[in-house]
Formats: sequence, C-alpha cells, structure tokens
Amino acid sequence: MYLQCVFIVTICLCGVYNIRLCPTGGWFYHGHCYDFHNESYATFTQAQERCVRDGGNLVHVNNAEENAFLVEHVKHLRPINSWWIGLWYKDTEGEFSWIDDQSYITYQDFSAHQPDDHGSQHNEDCVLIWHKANWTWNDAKCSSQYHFVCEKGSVTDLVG
Ligand SMILES: [Ca+2]
Ligand SMILES: [Ca+2]
Repeated sequence: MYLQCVFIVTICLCGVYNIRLCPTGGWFYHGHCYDFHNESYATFTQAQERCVRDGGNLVHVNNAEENAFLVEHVKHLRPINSWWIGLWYKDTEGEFSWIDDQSYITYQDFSAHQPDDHGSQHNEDCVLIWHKANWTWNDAKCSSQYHFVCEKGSVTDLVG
C-alpha cells in the first residue's frame, strides 16, 4: 500500500512538472540526465570531479528553458542553498567559459550587478545559481562550498 502511494504520488508530481526519471537515476530533460547534489557541499573543483566520476560535467546551461528547468528544481530542494553550475573563469582571456566544452557563454542569467568579481578583487571565478537573488546567477569564490548540478549526455549514451 505504501509503495503504491509513493508510486502514484511520483507519477502525479512528474506529470505536473512534466519531468521523469533517468534510467540510471537523476532527472531526465530533453535527452539529458541531471543529478542535483544537495546531500553535501562541495567546492567548484570537488563538484566537477564528482560529476566527471559519474560520467558527466557540471551543468552547461544552454538556454533559458534549461535554466528554468534547473531553477524549478533547486528552489524546491532543501536545505536551501546556492548551486554550482559549470561556468568559470578558467584563464585570463577575460571571459567565462563552460567547463564541458570550453565554449564561451551565449546565454546567461546573471543577477543585477553581477558578475562583480567581488568588487573587482579578482577572487570570484566560478558561477552559481544564487539562492539570495531569486535563483539568478552570481560569480563566487571557487573554494566556497555549495550544492551542485551535474549534466550527463544523451540517453543513448546512458543506455547503450
Ligand atoms: Ca545543457
Ligand atoms: Ca559576485
């Protein structure tokens, strides 16, 4: 009975949010699987290492729709905190780039007055979805610890 209820509730919630689970765990969205890690806190590097170990990368936010999918999840997960995404200031070329394919940003959702590099003190080189500004983006210190989201390739990669 308990399991039946869990199953029905899961089906209903997934129906409402138009989401479903990946065959290997995580949330399925447009052919990719997403793992929301809120069980612990990690630095940007630790987070990326964990994502790579699981066969993915820190999430590459390609467009507003994918960003909305992420925000819809993270704002409901507890404890409330910020979430690393796969965007960082890898080098001194003056632009943020995505960690999975080194591409520069075409879409971004930075908060007002961000990125600010902490008042130009040059110590904020990694980007997160910021719980303190309605889930918009902020550049933060890479050594700070937050939750994080991993994104894994296509479903055929996962099941093939
Ligand atoms: Ca993506
Ligand atoms: Ca900042």
